[in-house]
Amino acid sequence: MSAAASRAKLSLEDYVAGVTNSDRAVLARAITLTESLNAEHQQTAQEMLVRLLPHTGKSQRIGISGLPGAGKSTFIDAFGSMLTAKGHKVAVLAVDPTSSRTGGSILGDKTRMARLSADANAYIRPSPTGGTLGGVARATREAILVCEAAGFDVILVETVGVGQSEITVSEMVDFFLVLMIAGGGDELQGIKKGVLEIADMIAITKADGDNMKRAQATVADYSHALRIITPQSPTWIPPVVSVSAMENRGLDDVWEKIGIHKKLTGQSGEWAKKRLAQQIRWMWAMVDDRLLNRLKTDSNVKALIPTLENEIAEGRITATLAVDRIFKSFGI
Ligand SMILES: Nc1nc2c(ncn2[C@@H]2O[C@H](COP(=O)(O)OP(=O)(O)OP(=O)(O)O)[C@@H](O)[C@H]2O)c(=O)[nH]1
Ligand SMILES: [Mg+2]
Repeated sequence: MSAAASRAKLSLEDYVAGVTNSDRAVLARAITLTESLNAEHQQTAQEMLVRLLPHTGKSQRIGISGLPGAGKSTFIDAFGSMLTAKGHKVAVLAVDPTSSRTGGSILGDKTRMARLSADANAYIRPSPTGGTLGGVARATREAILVCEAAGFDVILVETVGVGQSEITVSEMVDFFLVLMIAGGGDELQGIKKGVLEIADMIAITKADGDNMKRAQATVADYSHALRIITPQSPTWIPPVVSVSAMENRGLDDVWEKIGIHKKLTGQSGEWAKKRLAQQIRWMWAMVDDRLLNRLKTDSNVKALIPTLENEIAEGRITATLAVDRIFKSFGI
């Protein structure tokens, strides 16, 4: 595409042809289109996605989470580069709904992903900005589809290990990898139990130099912690490994284990079942979001809320009665 054409308005045909031909300028614009909240853009985006659907679904979708400083960017740079060297096409997307970090460190630090940023077989896309987690999740799920249609066969979805975003990302991927830094037993007590429940693998990062011993001890601690949690899958016990992105160690092992997970859960039928269940839950989550949004922005409901909140505060009505009146004023 010429520079002039890349600025011109694209037709639905242009989007579909550009994405399926792996044209990076069109790919970027197609994702921007899915992120747009403009009603007309949304309609074109949905028409485009329907046309792209036959080309989607064939990638391995991998979530990568970790607290700030856990080593996500460094890991993704090394891991992604290893995969492109093996012949894969790797897309990196981010889910970061917190405004303070928006445009900030998550995927903003291209210097930490210098190799992958310059790699013709990789595509890095920062988190959509300024939305709710639900909105960011929708845009990211659609970006996954667009990237798949553009021929990317490994999709890495990065997120920070705070709030709800980990759960949200685990709901859109086939495999959820949690990165953790080495720490003593005390730190282990403090980790969120919920994370262990959704992890398909834990990788202790920065296992190099003076940190090597500590990393190995932490692997043992987490393996122990995971043993007392009921696994999500009857066929997969989440392994704990150590990696060094700096020294390129353990990355092959991570990839190999992801492959074994795919093979085993593919054979047992869990892999396909999980994707289907994710689609259905996603549909209902969007119904919830849209309904709640319509309800909260409804002028009748908005006018009624302060009165109801007062009446509840003064003990004059029950919460149940308040809900009845909200729904009545909304017309359902
Ligand atoms: N020794 C060593 N240091 C590492 C390794 N990976 C990352 N680091 C260092 O750890 C620090 C944080 O790494 P990042 O990759 O930026 O971590 P992050 O999880 O992306 O951090 P945020 O983007 O802030 O959430 C940096 O100073 C890295 O150089 C590693 O394998 N070995
Ligand atoms: Mg980072």
